[in-house]
Amino acid sequence: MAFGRSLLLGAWLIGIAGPVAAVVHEVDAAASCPGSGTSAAPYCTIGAAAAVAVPGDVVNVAAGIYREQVSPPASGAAGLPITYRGAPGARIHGTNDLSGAGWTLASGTTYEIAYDPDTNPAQVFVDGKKLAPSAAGPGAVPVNGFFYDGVAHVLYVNLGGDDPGRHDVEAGARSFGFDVNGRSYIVVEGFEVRGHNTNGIRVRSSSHVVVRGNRVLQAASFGLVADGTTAPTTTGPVEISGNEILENGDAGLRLRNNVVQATVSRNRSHHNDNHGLLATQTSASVFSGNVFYANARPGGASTTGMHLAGDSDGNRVERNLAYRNQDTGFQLSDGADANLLVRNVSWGNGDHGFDVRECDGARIVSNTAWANVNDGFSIEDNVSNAYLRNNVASDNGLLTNGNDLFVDATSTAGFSSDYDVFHRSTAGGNSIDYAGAEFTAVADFAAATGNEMHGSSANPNFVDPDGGDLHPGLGPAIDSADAGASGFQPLDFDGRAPIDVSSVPDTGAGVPTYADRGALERIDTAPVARLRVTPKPANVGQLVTANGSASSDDAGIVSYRFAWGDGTADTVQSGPVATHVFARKGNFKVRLTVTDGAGQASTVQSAVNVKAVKTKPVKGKPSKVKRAAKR
Ligand SMILES: [Ca+2]
Ligand SMILES: [Ca+2]
Ligand SMILES: [Ca+2]
Repeated sequence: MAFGRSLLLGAWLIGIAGPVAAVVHEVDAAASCPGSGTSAAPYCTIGAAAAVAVPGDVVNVAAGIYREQVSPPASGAAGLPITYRGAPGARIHGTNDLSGAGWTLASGTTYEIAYDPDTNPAQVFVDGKKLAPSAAGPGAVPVNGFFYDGVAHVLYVNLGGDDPGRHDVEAGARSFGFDVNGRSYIVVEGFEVRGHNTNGIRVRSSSHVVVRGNRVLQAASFGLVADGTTAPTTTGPVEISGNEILENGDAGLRLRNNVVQATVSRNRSHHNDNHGLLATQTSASVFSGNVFYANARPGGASTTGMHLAGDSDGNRVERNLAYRNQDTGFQLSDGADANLLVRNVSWGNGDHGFDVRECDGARIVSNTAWANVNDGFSIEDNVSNAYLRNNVASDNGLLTNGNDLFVDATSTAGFSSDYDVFHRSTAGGNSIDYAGAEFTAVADFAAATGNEMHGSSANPNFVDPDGGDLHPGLGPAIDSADAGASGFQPLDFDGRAPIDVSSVPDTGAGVPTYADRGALERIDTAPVARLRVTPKPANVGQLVTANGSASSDDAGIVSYRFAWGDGTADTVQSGPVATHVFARKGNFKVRLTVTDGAGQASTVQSAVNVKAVKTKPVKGKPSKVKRAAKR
């Protein structure tokens, strides 16, 4: 009994003492091994620190090259993650350096070296360039190719004559940079992770893991993976944010096998050999603020910016940008149901801007598609209940007989669209193809189908599309969106709130009635101040009028500030006209500052010469000025 009580007391004491102070374990590749993790004697490997890190600890990794796979052996705890933090220049390489001696001529121009890494090399880089893998055996390695004998553990490289040892040779050696498997409360941030045989960073069957601010490149397969393995195992919630993911051999970002509640935000995924992002069986997740561009599979034709497939349901895809990808910018397919795409921008992609296939209940709201090679918005292959509102599509499919909106005959069940802009700047071709019926004008489509009763075919007048600026100019997109649309998001792609352009009638629906169509709200431009002061010159004691009514602003001026230049208080008011009496002579600079509702200001000034009143002295009668002074 007494023993039990002391245990309880002990636990209580620990409780009031709070958590033990977090330990920072220092790691430096240049330190003497093994080290002890202090600043004076850092560990020489990340793994040595990982082996001792407990919840709340930080593994602080100095700049340098680390040729090891980090598989965190312990989890953190709620509020006490174990953080792996790379300093700028902290690089985890998936390859080993095979330059220097050790290579011998095998046959012809093919050289060989004994090589037995942790996992068989999937890639070999010579002077930074990838060699072609060959399965043809040591006697038939093509020039600029390699063959690996996984039984004899020999690597063969053919550079067409040169000894590889005289070049910079990096050969695949490890599967992952970070393999977070079955862990929780882990943070991985700030690393460059390069050249792995499988993935740069993999998070598998884990939860409360944060992967942020890393650069993940040249993995043989996917760059960065969240993998739930199979149900009922789940990965999530996880955060994947602010990473740059490039030049990987498959999709840059890959979520699969029962991932839930992932937050994938502000990543840049580009120049990968497959999709910028591919998600299957990924649900209730948010994808926001990501950029996907220039993803293309050599010899392929189906590499998208971002693709939700394979029963990825109930996700929110918001404020992402996809451009110049080999295939479609944003794609839903294969039973990816009840997803919302809102405020995304897709331009210059090799197929559609947005492609919705084989799914139910897609909401496509306030997106912008411009100059995609095929259709702007394509709804095809047994889609049901597609819902489009507030989108802007312009000049898609001009050279391919494509359309701004394409709906095939299998996808009209429950289809609904309104408040969209479908525009073509060239004659010929059709803006809309609906179940085989073609329409040049949105009004004709509306008359035929009842959709787009508030739609428009007019030019959205993008500010500078060739320069990548797809903000709407004055035209059909301004103050005309349905803010009551399901899934509508008032903050636009840039995070700006709608403004009411005073010169444009508000024809939108919901609240407010002045949101704009498309992913981008019209930018609130700065006001222009204009000022006229009368009379000029003026006399001391005379009423002077400062008129700012020629000032202008796109959304309206909310404040006029008049500074008189004579030391008296400024006049601040909501109206454009103010008056003043100068009590002394002089040259005064009257300044008008106008401010709009966004706090943007503009100032103009006007000089006014105020003269003393010359009066003839009249005997027995004080001058008007003197009379005024006596009152
Ligand atoms: Ca507006
Ligand atoms: Ca308006
Ligand atoms: Ca303005």
